Amino acid sequence: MSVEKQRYLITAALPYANGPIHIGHLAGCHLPADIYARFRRMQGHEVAFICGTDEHGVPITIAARKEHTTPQAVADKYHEIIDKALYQFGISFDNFSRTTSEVHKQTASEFFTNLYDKGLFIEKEEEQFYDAEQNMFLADRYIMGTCPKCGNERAYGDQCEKCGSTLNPRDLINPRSTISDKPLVLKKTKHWYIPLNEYEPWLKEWILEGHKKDWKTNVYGQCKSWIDAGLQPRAVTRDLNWGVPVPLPDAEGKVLYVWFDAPIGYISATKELTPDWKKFWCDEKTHLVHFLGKDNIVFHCIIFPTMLKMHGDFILPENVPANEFLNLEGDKISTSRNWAVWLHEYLLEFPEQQDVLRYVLAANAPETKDNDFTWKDFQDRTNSELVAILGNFFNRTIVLTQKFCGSKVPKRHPELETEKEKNLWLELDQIRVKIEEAMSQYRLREALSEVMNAARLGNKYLTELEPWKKAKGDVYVGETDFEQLQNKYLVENCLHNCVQLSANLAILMYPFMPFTAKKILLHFNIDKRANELLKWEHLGRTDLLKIGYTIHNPVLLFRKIEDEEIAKQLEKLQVSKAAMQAAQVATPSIAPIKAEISFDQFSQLDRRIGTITAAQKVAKADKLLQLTVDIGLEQRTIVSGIALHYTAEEVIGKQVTVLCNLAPRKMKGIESQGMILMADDANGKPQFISANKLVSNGQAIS
Ligand code: B3M
Ligand code: ZN
Repeated sequence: MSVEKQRYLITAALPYANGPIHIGHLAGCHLPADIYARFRRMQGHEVAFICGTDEHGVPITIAARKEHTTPQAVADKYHEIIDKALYQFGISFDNFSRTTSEVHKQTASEFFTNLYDKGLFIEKEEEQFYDAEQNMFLADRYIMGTCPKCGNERAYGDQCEKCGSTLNPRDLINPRSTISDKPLVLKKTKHWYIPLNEYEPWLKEWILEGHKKDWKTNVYGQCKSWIDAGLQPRAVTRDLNWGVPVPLPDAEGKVLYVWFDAPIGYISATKELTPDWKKFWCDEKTHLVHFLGKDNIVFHCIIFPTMLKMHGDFILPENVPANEFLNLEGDKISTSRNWAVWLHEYLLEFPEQQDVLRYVLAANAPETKDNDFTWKDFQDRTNSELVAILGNFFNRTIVLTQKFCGSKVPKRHPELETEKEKNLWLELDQIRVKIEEAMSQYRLREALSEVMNAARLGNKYLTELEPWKKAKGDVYVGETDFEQLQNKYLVENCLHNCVQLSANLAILMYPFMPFTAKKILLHFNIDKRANELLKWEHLGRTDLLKIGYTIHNPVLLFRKIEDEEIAKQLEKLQVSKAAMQAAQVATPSIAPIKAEISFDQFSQLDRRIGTITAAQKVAKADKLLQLTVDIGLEQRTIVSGIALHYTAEEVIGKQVTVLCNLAPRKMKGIESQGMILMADDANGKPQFISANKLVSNGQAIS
């Protein structure tokens, strides 16, 4: 059963360091990549499993502005959170790096220079949006305007979140800067493009002909539709002050486009891992496999491979087993809308239940289509699969061994074995073959379901042999000594096989549920030998545990998930949903800060608390109410444009803020002697501004 040793370079997409990570990231790429990496390592292959945080790009600079800090500080913060969360979930990277590392900056820079020196870029000057007030060119999310498709006034330069259209900044109506809120001007700027169009014939041959059979249909389909639509040159530089500087003398203020530098991060991270990194990147025999979510397919299948091809020193990916999306309770997972199950929060609520989530996400992985994570399904799979099948078999085995065999691994009596034992191990071997086949085609769900089938085998075997019927207390059933001895041997045989099968299950489940596999080994007191034991080649062995070896008292591998726990999670999501809905209406634009004034100017304003004592509609004016306001010293008549929002009756008695020394002005023939100060709420309705506690009329606001 020896497998020829191969070398694998396995990558998982680098999460942006602008927020924590959620189950969508885990299910979409980090978990499948980990399962695959663990599996290949167990087979004895040489594996480098690479990831890190993607720390450049516009979203991080926007997060930094929002949090009043620097992009580096944002990246530092989230790098740590993400690194920790993935580590806690057992994602076994050989290196988890970051794209702000020195090695990366140098590697990305050299990569660019290599292509530049070969004259492979197109250099183009083009007009792009420029914020004159901020003195900067704006890209993507820094530009906001009206969506040409749906009229949403808050569409971004790259996408309208309301109707989902992909946009170019030039498509927007009335584009303005999200930083200064000013209209934008067009200004010429130079950028470097990779001529994707020139590589179209090669891409057609490499992907459309070369990988029609072995790439997943969803991946192949996306590549095909990109290529069929015709490829355009693509800019790989940006006017931005955050990123890897473009290593050219005339490129002040320009950085590499984040999608140019990020995939090079895989190379940098391998360099950091080993001085011998070239064997992974420059040897045709290495199997390079990229794991990612479907939104990253084009970058990993078309753009990065073209870059690698242009460079020439590196191998190309052998496969890109991208997953589709995982939704949450029927809705798209969204960081900005807080519609997610965050990994760090899950661990607070379900401590030490990493494998349960790993199991549920792998069993329900969006391998071929978008899938839905629901808490109900989480509960069902835990209780009726992990607890009722896998946990149950293990527990029964240990309890019975304790009861009938003094917690010692019982002897085997081959002369009494029947077809049942032979079939048990034969079927386990078939399961092994099915898992190997499924894994080599990246059908991880199917592989996992075979692991469960192995546990089912065990349960079926136990049920058929019914060892509990062959003994009463510590006396074996039987009329004669011979019968009793025979029953003792039958029980020992059965439990011997169950104990060995449990150890085999630890091996089978290790790629998927490494914590539980280790728990089994710990239980058998053989955890110190974990590295030696958890090898694929040991599958099928019936001597993994030595006869006579003492095993610990029973423990539960999994616990039931109660209804209340699920209700609590659903409630938490409801809170997010309510906040989300409130935020959706709360989109009135916030006016920019006005020009600075002096303290003198400020103190000239006379604002006081007053109370509306009378109110009436102004004739022939829909919007106006005539108010009488008691400002402590006197009663003032003030005309206010709030009649569309308030009736006269409603406002009488309201305490308000009045600007008292505004020059009087006539409205519809009535002299208005001041102004009521108001602020719009989320629905655009003006709200009175009053003190928290009742304050006497006439009190000045300072
Ligand atoms: N950071 C996009 C993402 O997190 C991007 C992946 C980079 S992989 C080189 O979805
Ligand atoms: Zn739109």
